[in-house]
Amino acid sequence: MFCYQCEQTAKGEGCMKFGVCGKDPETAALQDLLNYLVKGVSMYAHRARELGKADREVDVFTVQALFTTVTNVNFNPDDIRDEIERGLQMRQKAKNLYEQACREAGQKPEGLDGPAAWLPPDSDSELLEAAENFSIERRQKELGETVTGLQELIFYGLKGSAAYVDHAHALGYENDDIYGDFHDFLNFLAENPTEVEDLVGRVLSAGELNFRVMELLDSAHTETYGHPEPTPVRIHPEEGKAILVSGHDLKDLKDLLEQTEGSGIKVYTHGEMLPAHGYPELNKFDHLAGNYGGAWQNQQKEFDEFPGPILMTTNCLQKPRDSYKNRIFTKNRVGWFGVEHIEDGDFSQLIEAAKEAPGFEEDGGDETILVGFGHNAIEQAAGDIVEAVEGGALRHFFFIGGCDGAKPGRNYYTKLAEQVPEDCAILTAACGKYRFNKKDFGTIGELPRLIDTGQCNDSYSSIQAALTLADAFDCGVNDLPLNLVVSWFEQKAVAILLTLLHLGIEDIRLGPTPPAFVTEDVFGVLQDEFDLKLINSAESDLQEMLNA
Ligand code: SF4
Ligand code: SF3
Repeated sequence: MFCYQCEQTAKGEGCMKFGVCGKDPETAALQDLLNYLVKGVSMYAHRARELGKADREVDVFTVQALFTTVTNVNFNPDDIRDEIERGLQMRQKAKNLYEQACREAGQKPEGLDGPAAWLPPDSDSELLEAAENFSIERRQKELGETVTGLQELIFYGLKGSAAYVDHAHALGYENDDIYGDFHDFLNFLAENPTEVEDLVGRVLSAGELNFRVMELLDSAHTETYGHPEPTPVRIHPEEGKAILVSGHDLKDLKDLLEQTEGSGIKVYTHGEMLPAHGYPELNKFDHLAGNYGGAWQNQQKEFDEFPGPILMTTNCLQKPRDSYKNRIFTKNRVGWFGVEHIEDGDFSQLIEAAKEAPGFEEDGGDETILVGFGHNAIEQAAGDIVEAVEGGALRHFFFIGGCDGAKPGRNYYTKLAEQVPEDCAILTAACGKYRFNKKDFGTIGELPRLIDTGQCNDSYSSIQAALTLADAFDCGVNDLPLNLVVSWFEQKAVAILLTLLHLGIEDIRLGPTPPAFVTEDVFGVLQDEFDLKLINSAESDLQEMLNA
């Protein structure tokens, strides 16, 4: 196996024997095949679209297949085999569509090869051997590390965006142009492009695509559940039966809240589900009781201690310990071999498990944290913010957020947040916030100094906030008293970073380490064009940012 798509990759170079995440070589090989096959689906779907024909089933398959291979989503080889099977059907469907479109247009269909023509061998062992032909290592040998890395940078950005498309789709929000762009990008990658300039151009367009995707998901969330409002959230449990919900899928949480209403069971958010409390249509449920635990990488200890069942709606799943393997449930694209998967929206199994589990024996403390600063809330506060800046009470903003992870160097983000001077505010999003979100940062006038804009996809809100402020101050985003310090872990963070670069945002500090798939050459280009930097020490970075 060879996989280097996430930050925790072995030795910062690549997982070659077994994934640090827990992905085994069999699953890795099957994922390589699925990644290859999905490009074949898009080769046909893209051409059919050029002739005016699209198929929604093919479109949805494409983004779901990409989401399935995101880090910490699906570790079950049987699920990936099923996905390959479905992929072969979808490729045939897209091929038929393309050929029909050609007939109607009086054109001769192109004879396509590569991912459009690949057929799996008969036996499973040959199937796994076949994956070698499509491995990243093979491409590195043929095309070099820079070109392969750029291809993968685009592909990982698409994977991250695909997750967000799938969340929007779950709420009935879709956009045909977005599907078309996914096929266009995957068709581009299927042709094995080698021109660095073209690849760099595509890197930025993938960021533009992700911006539209985050906008779509923002509409899906806010039109379905209302605009997030500043909301205090309990961080200690209450006595009683309990269910814990993790991941990013708000629809699953809403369905579960409806199905548990009146049962006496309390529902707690975990990890990236925390921002759910800010949405009026979710917060209206009294039994949405609070937030439990921290970021994803602490789950084995936290799930072990949680006295009820756990629902994992999306990434980031870690290997379940035996102590809770029989009370963790996966849904949607998530999977682990031997763990119960909920196929539809019926949570009765989970609810039964909650009734049988002990629940919390007593109430914890009353401490709360504040969430819910979506772009609407920030727009409403814009007047106060401008006044505070112009009056000298508020000197500078720091965006400190992104994906969390296990590396010890990530305490940089805690130190940085702690050292931010008292006349400065911190914007945050995603699970990186757990490094500091339970500390009391106080207020500047009426404004909290820590402004939590939401999940990783709600970086859209942080971007909108920056645009609102730039508008209010009549300047460009790069001229604002704002610095971005971003932590990355997996492909959703890659998609968001590409969006920031596409928007021309300069001087971003990235950590804890550079992605293994971005070679020094490519990082040099990003440094030259966008002044992208790696984090240094919290003290020196803070001084540099404040004195710039
Ligand atoms: Fe390694 Fe990350 Fe790939 Fe898992 S997803 S195999 S940890 S690089
Ligand atoms: Fe990233 Fe898993 Fe935390 Fe959504 S997605 S933020 S790591």
